Amino acid sequence: CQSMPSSDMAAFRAALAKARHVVALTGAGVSAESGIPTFRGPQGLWKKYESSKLATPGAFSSDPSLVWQFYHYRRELVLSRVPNMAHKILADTEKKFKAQGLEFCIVTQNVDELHQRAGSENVLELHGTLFKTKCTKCGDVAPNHESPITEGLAKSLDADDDIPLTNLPISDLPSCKKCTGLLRPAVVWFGEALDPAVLKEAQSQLDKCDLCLVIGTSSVVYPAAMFAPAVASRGVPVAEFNLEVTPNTGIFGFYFKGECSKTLAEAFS
Ligand code: BJW
Ligand code: ZN
Repeated sequence: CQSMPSSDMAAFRAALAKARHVVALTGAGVSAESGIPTFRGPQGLWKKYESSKLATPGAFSSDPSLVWQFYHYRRELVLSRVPNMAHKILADTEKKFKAQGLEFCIVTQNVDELHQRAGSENVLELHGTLFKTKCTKCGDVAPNHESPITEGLAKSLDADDDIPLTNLPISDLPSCKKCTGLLRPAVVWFGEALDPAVLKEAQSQLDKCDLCLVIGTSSVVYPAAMFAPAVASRGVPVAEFNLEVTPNTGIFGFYFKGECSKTLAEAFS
């Protein structure tokens, strides 16, 4: 039988004061307070849209226009939003750690670049980013923050947040500057492997850390979902910050329920 983890802030702060290498594993909940919808839960993206029609390689090959409209909409939304207190606390903590010669790294599942916009420098993006493209023909990966990414996509989608059924021709979708091939968002869809270099670096950070924070993730998507349990099984303290309990809560040492902007502010005050 598992006991509930501790929600003793003083005990967490004592663990933090001793830590020399922290990894923060983050998910969509960190950006929720910036007004960016999460994936699961009552208001989650996957309630309104079917993930299998939008976030798989098969969905893109059968309907690139629909998939690009979804990603164009999300790029524009994210560009209109700003990092919140949770992002800022993590960025400030990284700076404080660095100033003391200690290590602080963010391993994020988020594709919104809000950690970087808040000032975090050590960020590993497990699931890629909305603001890079990958060519389906030559494989070139390039940063892309253009708004809108194409005029055709801008016209297909007004201020309306619904995915219209407009079927855009391929010529209206983003194309490669090097070979004119169709571009895709450089994100990791279901059934796709994570970038091996990113995965290796994340693994190495997790293996070395002496404190792990798990913030705003439902911990149901693999392989990210198994990272913190592996850290906990080494006997290293893991602290979860979430509105809800998750399948992993019971195996962590600390659990702080609530909006992570508030719980992190208390934990790092
Ligand atoms: C707050 C808050 C606040 C809210 N404060 N908290 C069965 C078993 C094991 C694995 C599988 C399986 N069946 C299929 C798989 C594999 C699959 C998988 O894991 N599926 C599960 C769903 C079952 N995984 C994959 O396919 C991965 N690839 C893979 O396994 O490859 C194998 C392979 C190897 C070699 C060759 C080929 C293949 C890839 C997974 C990619 C996931 N991609 C997405 C989309 C990215 C692009 C996009 O954004 O469109 O990534 S899915 C989506 O989920 C996104 C997220 O990064 C990811 C995780 O979601 P996250 O961040 O946890 O968000 P939510 O919404 O789930 O949770 C939010 C949380 O925040 C909640 O808990 C709230 O309570 C909380 N919260 N507000 C604090 N203010
Ligand atoms: Zn190309």
